[in-house]
Amino acid sequence: MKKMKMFGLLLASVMLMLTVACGNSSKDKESTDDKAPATATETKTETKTDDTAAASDKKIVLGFSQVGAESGWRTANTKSVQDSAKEAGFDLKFSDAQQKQENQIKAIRSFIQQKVDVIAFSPVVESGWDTVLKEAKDAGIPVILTDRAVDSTDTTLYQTFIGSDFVEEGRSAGKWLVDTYKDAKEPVNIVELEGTTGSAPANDRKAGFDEVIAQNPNLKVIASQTGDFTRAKGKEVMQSFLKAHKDIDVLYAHNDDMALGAIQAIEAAGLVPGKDIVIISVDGVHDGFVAASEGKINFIVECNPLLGPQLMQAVRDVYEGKEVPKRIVTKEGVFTSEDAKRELPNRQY
Ligand code: GZL
Repeated sequence: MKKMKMFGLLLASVMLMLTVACGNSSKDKESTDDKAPATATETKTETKTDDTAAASDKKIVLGFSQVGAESGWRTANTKSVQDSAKEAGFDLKFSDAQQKQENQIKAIRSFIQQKVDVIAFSPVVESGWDTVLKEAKDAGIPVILTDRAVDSTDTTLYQTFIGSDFVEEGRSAGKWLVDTYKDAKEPVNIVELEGTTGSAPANDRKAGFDEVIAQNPNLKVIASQTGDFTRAKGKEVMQSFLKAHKDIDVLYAHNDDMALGAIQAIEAAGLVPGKDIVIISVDGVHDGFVAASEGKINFIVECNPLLGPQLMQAVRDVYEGKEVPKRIVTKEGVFTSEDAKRELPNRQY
């Protein structure tokens, strides 16, 4: 009987141990299971954490359509955009339109298909953007204008326009000319190299200049033609001006590159730029400043291409749903030859 009891006790202990062991393992299991959900939860948590981390680490994807590479200004502007995007930690998708509107429209449509977070572009011309900007708006992708404006009347199609006041640039050029020739008794014959036909800088720099020189009826624009903002075309058109007009007193060029091309034509014609023909230009890129410091360009109206930092701040604000002003005007100055000589060492581009 005793043996039986002992056996019974032994059996009960073994059973108890087995139950406890299983219990543990099941508990383990449960805990594993618990763990499993816990792990799952942790995984979820990790995932959530990952998601949260991922959300805060998500790179803002910016689609940028650039006009082209037509001038020193554009080169400096492209560098500013690319360097600033890198500095901001954005994923920049950059497209060069080679000065063709259809290429910019294609690029914007591609950015929409790629579902980028923000689209920014410098419109090569003012008109013809409403359809593609509406497509971006319908896709819920905010658009920022940089450098040049569009003539869309629906200003909900873009968040902000960051760039110079080109009309004011034209006025600054005109004011210097009016002051320089305030005592002129004879007609002062002006030839004008216009920027890309239909572009905001060409339209506005002309408008501002014409508005101011109207103060002195002696100041006459005897010829005006596009040089498309390039050095080659500026030289070609200045050659045609020199053939057609023997009495040119002033050249007003809408950018330095066209002025530099024109200087080549003026010198080839045996004339002294800055003396035989007074030259006013816009931009203030390095080569323009060098020509001005040598007295070949008499007056430069600066147009700041370093828009990258302001653009990236606007991209981040728009992405985060913050209000941005509809218009952000870049600061810039004006420089005589003397000013240019002094400032040349300090120039950033
Ligand atoms: C002005 C910019 C113009 C420059 C030119 O903001 O759009 O385009 O003046 C450039 O040099 O080609």
